Amino acid sequence: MAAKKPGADLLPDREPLRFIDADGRPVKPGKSGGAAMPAPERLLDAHRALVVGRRFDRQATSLVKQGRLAVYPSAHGQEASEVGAILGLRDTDWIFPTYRDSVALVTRGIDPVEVLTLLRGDWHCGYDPVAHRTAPQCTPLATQAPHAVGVGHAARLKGEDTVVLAFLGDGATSEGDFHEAMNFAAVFKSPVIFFVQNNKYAISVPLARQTAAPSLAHKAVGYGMPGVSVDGNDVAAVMAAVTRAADRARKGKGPTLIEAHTYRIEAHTNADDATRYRADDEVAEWRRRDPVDRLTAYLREAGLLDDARAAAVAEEAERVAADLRDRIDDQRPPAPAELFAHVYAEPTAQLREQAALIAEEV
Ligand SMILES: Cc1ncc(C[n+]2csc(CCOP(=O)(O)OP(=O)(O)O)c2C)c(N)n1
Ligand SMILES: [Mg+2]
Repeated sequence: MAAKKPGADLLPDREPLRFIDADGRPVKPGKSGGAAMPAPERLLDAHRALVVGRRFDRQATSLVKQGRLAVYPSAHGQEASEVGAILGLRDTDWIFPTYRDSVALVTRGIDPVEVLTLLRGDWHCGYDPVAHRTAPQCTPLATQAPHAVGVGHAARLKGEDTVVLAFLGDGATSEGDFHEAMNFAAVFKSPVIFFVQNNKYAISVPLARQTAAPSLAHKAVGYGMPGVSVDGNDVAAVMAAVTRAADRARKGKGPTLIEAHTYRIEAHTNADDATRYRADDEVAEWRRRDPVDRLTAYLREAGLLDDARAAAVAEEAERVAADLRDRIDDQRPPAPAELFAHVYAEPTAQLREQAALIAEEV
């Protein structure tokens, strides 16, 4: 038998891991490599989280239009990736999210009002990061990746079995911080999952202009960690891939890069006009692969979801949205002067000057 090329076992499969197809039909995963279809109760948890997450996302988008939120980067279309990543972990594991990942935070059980505090213009992330094992949502691309590796490395040194998952976008994989974090984690076998939501765009830059790699999952092999490709609109596949990577990390076998293939249905944020750089047919094609409809169809067909349960979940989602509308304005208004308060112990001359300018303007 010919010897395999070195690193061949680290390469992603040809087809992304998938358990449920776009029409909600079960598919036999190709080489699932130990990734197992989640149990029915887990899928029902995922369904609830998807429906609540979708409703939260729509509500947040409305709040921006009403002028009650400064900005909102929508996760519409990416809910299966965000929900699957959270449900594939333990509550004691850490996550390092980006601005895109509000649905992941809601799935973690963080109060939706606190999730949106930052997006009202407050310097504080709103929630207690330690209590929720959730770092503040990060806007500078990939800067959270080395932090995630640091927390993972520390956990390993302390003999804990905590796993750390860093959320990243496709565009963020071009950043130097991504490279440094990947390299350090692989060399030191840090218990980290690099979870890349490939939503095909970095604002207006399409994936083809972002990288010449065969796929983002292929980048893993250059660092010496496995690259896993997963259908990011199939929540079952995402949960399974994350759980498998977490088990591997907990056993001391090091990091995994997961590329979740998904799509951002809305514009980058409310400040972006996506019709300027992508075609309506493309968006329509991805709407057909909707992650919420897909799991719903599967559960209905499998006899796991009846009308009563579906109605109860929909009601819960409405309650979450109504509660968010009621309470979002109760927070203290953001205080612009505080922007400068926690930068340096001794503010620089430049910062003092800027603070004075703001104070004058306010
Ligand atoms: C270091 C850095 N450079 C540039 C930006 C401006 N910026 C904000 S979002 C974004 C695109 C990121 O795309 P991607 O990583 O694919 O994430 P997505 O928004 O698609 O979830 C850019 C360039 C930034 N936030 N940080
Ligand atoms: Mg992107």
